[in-house]
Amino acid sequence: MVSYIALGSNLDNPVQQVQQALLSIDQLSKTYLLAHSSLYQSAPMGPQDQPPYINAVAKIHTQLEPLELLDKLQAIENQQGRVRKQHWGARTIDLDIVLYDHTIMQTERLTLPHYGAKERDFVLLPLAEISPELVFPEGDSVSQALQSCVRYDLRKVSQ
Ligand code: A4P
Ligand code: MG
Repeated sequence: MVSYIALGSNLDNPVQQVQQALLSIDQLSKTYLLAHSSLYQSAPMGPQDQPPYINAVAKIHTQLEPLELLDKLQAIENQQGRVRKQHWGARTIDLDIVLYDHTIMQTERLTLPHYGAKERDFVLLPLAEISPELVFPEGDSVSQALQSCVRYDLRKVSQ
């Protein structure tokens, strides 16, 4: 299955955190990194007394089931020293499953597509960079969503 992962970091050298997470994702069993977007700096959504974020999106091919993939991504978050304190607060790395094939699901642990993806330019712009023709399972396109999403002052920082 093809899946898209949103990466976000705003602590302990965020560019390096995102690059390390991309490497770790590529090294997951049954999983290949097909592409990743440029890295973007963005203004924080949520509490404003936190540093800017670095965001990116990865496109993977995986034979892991959605919940297995979530487990592995949370293990990578833990390896990189993620400590869960404040909701929407600062973090070394956040790995969200934006899409998993065309799966729509809502369980306690996993909501697909990710509930906030379509409202955030720091997810949609990197997504559009790697898959401009992408259509969400509900039928709306990434380019349509980009026109109406909230903007967080995105700046490209590296390829
Ligand atoms: N969960 C449910 N669905 C999913 C999914 N599709 N992918 C559950 C990943 N996890 C999913 O997440 C809480 C729980 O969501 C997980 O245990 C999982 O079972 P978390 O990562 O522990 O907590 P969180 O990330 O603080 O909460 P949340 O609501 O996921 O926050 P967001 O929406 O990820 O926002 N500003 C900028 N500029 N850039 C950012 O990347 N990120 C956040 C976090 C805040 N502000 C930001 C950014
Ligand atoms: Mg998260």
